[in-house]
Amino acid sequence: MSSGAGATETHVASACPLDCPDACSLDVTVAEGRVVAIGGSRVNPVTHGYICAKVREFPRHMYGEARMLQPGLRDGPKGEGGFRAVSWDEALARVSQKLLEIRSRRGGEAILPFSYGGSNGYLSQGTTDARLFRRLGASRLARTVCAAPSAAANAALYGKMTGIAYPDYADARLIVLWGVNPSVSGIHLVPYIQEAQKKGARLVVVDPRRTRLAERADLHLAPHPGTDLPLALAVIRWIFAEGRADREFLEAHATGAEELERRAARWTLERAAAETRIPAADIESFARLYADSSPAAMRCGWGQERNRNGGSATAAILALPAVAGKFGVRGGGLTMSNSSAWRDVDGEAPAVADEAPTRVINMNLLGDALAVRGPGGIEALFVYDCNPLMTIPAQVKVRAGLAREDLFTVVFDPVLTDTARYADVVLPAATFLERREISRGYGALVLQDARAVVAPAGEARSNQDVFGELCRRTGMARPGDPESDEELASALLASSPRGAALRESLDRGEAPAPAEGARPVQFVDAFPRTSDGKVHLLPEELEREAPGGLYAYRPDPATAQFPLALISPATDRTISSTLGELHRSPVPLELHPDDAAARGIADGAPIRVYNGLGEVRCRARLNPGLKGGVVLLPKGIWAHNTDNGTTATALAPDTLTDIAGGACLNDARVEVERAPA
Ligand SMILES: Nc1nc2c(c(=O)[nH]1)N[C@H]1C(S)=C(S)[C@@H](COP(=O)(O)OP(=O)(O)OC[C@H]3O[C@@H](n4cnc5c(=O)[nH]c(N)nc54)[C@H](O)[C@@H]3O)O[C@H]1N2
Ligand SMILES: Nc1nc2c(c(=O)[nH]1)N[C@H]1C(S)=C(S)[C@@H](COP(=O)(O)OP(=O)(O)OC[C@H]3O[C@@H](n4cnc5c(=O)[nH]c(N)nc54)[C@H](O)[C@@H]3O)O[C@H]1N2
Ligand SMILES: [Mo]
Repeated sequence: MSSGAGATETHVASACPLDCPDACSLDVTVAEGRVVAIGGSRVNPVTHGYICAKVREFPRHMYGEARMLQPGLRDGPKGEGGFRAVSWDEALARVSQKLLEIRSRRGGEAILPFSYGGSNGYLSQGTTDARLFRRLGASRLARTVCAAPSAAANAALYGKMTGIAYPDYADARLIVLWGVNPSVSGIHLVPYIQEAQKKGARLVVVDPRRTRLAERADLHLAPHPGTDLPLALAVIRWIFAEGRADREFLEAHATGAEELERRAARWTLERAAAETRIPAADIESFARLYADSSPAAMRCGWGQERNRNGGSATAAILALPAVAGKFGVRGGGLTMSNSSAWRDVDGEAPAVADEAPTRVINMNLLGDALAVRGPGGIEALFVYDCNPLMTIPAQVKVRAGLAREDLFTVVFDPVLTDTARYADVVLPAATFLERREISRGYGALVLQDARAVVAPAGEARSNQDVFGELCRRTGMARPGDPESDEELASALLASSPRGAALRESLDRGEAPAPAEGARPVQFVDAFPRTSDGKVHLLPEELEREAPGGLYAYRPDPATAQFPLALISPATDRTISSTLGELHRSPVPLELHPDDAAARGIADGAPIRVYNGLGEVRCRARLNPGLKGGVVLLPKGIWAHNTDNGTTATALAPDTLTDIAGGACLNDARVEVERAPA
């Protein structure tokens, strides 16, 4: 920590633990005890000295107007965000007394902890927080808003086999980007794609809109949202039918191939073309290119999972490299999430596994959960690492729940979010630069240990610290619980057989690689971690769970009244809603010029986009790069970005994906009309 050195600047190493695959290593400039600039360092080899546009702005987040500097108790109506500053002692006394009171009156399950993407770190979540809520007997949260169906598919087919490392994309002859937009959501993959292209590699992008990389692709397949399943099955069918399947590989290393072939058989190119709205010839070109190319790398993202077919679609996409025999060479195979490359460092280790099970509430159904009053309902909601009013489907219902006078809500966050405006108690959280964090990438294969760079702004405190104190105040602490950062770090590393070596490497300021190495080759260094070590192309657990069985397609939910498909992808400024307080300009609804013309809507016109769930008022922006019939409002925006304070989640249904109870954010079907200016 630097202080008292006048205006002298010092550089301090850190690492970004925010929800992103890349896990940038950081070079933080500090002057007079404050962070003044943030850049990338080369400790994480893929970071290569640069970072995303979002985190470059982090000093404005730390020291901006929205930063919460003191705990507060609500002073005024819910939703207005008026708070009276109080001491930590008073705030935590109030919180612990309310939690205990509700628990003794209604039982622990009347308490719902609610957390998601604030941090990918090992110290700040799943530690003292888990201990507090498990021991209170609180309801458990199924953390499903993102990556639930894709993780379930990846687990069932491959046991989450570690994926291709970013640098190995440079060796591929074909790169397929499926439902992923690394230009904004994993920027350090992009230079390796460019390097491969320079060496003559082909690029295929599967995305309903022309992203920056789609513009540079050899083939851009633009499926209607939610139709990746027929697309992938048609490619699988073609590969089998043309005798291009790697029968030898399937025989030796896979199960379920025959049944997959049988289920794909109905998806002729023509049928898939009708459903996906992609020309049959393009689907065939892709299938042929994929069969012909080696090494062929598949980067599968999350765009394809956020709809009713998301689990089956992801499973079918992940099946492709097995069917076509793309493993066993550097630059060949697939990357989904690499988080379980670190399975030997168990972040969920604290002694909470033995607590009695309690009911599980799917976070995507928060609105419904809050609608139940009295016995069986939720009476205390503790939000941290999350901004549910902006990020969870069925926003109108969520808002109604948060507005309940009889709901006791705590929001623990560095800034006053839209959700925090509904809190009874707000607690100011330290940002990752103001506390210690150990974190891993889920794209980049690194583990990093970052000490606090500066002291927290105002009275902000870290998650681990505050939940540790709440454990003590509620009587949930037990002797021997690891509590301090050092105790938590030691407990974490002790959970790994490589703990001592990892500790030494981290202490030297390095970013060690997982057990399989920094650049594992699939089926050479990294293998499926299924029960028998094989690829399960028709895993029983998914077959049981998916309605109608795995790979059963459910048609588009559009109606005559609501014919347009609304997607809400990431932009380079907003992915999750973190830092959204810094972007105050109005956000437009993007639509294809033909769809706009059909409705008499001009570029920049005020519009209303609506369905049976809600409406958003904003301006129109014509985007010819969007597929016709598809409209777009980015994810992660805040109430201040639209004219009426609602966002895309107000139009997103709280229906669930076929597998794992994921969010169907892109199943929103809407109509758009001109609105009075
Ligand atoms: N710097 C930074 N990076 C981040 C994050 C961050 O906050 N900051 N957040 C991270 C998080 S939480 C996530 S989940 C990832 C998301 O990373 P991505 O998956 O890359 O992001 P999305 O924008 O959700 O979806 C990717 C693409 O899918 C397309 N898409 C939408 N619907 C469909 C469909 O039905 N089929 C297909 N094939 N494509 C579709 C969208 O147009 C979009 O271009 O990014 C992570 N990366
Ligand atoms: N319409 C639509 N909505 C979407 C999506 C979509 O595709 N469409 N995608 C979704 C996706 S991919 C995701 S991952 C979710 C993300 O949704 P959320 O999990 O709600 O993520 P954020 O909006 O970033 O909220 C994280 C909050 O944690 C806070 N925070 C950061 N660090 C700390 C910390 O150390 N301690 C505490 N206590 N708080 C901290 C941040 O300030 C921020 O307010 O949104 C989903 N929402
Ligand atoms: Mo996400």
